[in-house]
Amino acid sequence: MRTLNTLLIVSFLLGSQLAAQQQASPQVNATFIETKAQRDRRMSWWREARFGMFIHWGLYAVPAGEYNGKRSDRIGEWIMEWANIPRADYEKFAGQFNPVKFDAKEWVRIAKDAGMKYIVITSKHHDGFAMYGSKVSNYNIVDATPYRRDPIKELAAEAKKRGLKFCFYYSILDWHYPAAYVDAPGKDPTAGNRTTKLRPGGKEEYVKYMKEQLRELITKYDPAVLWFDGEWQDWWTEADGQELYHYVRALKPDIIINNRVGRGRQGMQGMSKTDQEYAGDFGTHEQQIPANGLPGVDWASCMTMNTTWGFKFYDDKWKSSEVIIRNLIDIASKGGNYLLNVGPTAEGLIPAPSVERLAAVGKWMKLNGASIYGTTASPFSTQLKFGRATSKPGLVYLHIFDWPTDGALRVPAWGKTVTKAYLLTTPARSLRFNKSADGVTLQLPAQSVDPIATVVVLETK
Ligand code: H79
Repeated sequence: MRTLNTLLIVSFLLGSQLAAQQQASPQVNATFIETKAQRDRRMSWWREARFGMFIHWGLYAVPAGEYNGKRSDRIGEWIMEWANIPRADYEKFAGQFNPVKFDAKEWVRIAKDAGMKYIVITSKHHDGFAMYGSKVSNYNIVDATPYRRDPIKELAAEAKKRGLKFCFYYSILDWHYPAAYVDAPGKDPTAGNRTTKLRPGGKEEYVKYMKEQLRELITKYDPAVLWFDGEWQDWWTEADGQELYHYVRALKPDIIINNRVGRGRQGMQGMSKTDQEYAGDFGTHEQQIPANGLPGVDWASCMTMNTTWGFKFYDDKWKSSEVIIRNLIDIASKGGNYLLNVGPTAEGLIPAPSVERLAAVGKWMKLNGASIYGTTASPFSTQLKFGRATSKPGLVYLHIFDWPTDGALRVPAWGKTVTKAYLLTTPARSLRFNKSADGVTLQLPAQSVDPIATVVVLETK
């Protein structure tokens, strides 16, 4: 801790010199002095996890996608923006937010049974409302709602007890902060908007406010990740992001921070731009999966199960369990993590369609988790026709989506020799295979074992 803090101070002083030195080694985050080995150690649990639960929970669960009889195709947590709700009116949702059915044990059970290894919950979304007991502002769940309790405290404790990493989402965009206002045609100046402006002197004041909240979050709940968002404001610069990154790492040196702390991300395709070094430890794809693998880069895709992050009572456009499981496999085969969202209700319940789908994922993961956890991207140079692949030292996992009609699975060569092949669920029964110049052909059973994805293990040398 002491050495790290000393290093931190040195890093401020030597900033530019270090950036130049570290460009040669992309594994080293330019904004923090750290060797590749130190970074690998810090990132190791996150790289192994591959699968986490995103939770969008806030005051927006009260209107649940409807305001003054108006509904929208837009995302639920943005209702203050798309329904043009003035701050003073939006605040009234706090008086109706009473999640008496919230049960930390149940939420953590749902995540754990799905095979998820971490939870990222909204501590504060764009609406500015703190879902934890904050001393910095009264606009929080303990002081402003009839619930008068801090659900985050229970959730953090329960997650840790059950071996899940507990993490926070935190929005830099804040529609409630007094110095922030909207300057857009047809918009109430205190409503939500894609961008806000800050009154003169407001930025310094707001950065101080964010830092105080982040200090609370880190010292009270000890999160493993800070997942920033809403950073695309004109008033937020990459230098601000770097400064905030340093601040958070100084409070907890082994914390992991996404690239939305600064201005690095390339839109919804969330990898960091490459014209310079940007703050942040991993890229953040939103509602999309990259077409090709990104081996050796840390990234995650966050996705919803229906079309909203925050609860909307009428959104019934649910993805099937098959799509969700195959997304998890697809992402792992490209070397990323899948951060899958749930949007609990204002009563504190995770919607039943989400719970059902997570149970299906868990059923698949219980049998096939070895092909996901701790794996790295597919070793093949092209995408497999029949499905996807992941790898571990000496092993390749083939995820078969489309079962070959003749039972013969053609696997292209990738420079390793296959010594043994078997279905992951029946390791004692070897599969026959023939080697040829362009790969191996495996003889599979006539029928698929799991129509969503059957996993074949290849042992290699
Ligand atoms: O919290 C959820 C959403 O509320 C939030 N991110 C997820 C995790 C979010 N989703 N959509 N948006 C925020 C809208 C932002 C869209 C854009 Fe942009 C901002 C489009 C243009 C500016 C993103 C940032 C793409 C380019 C810059």
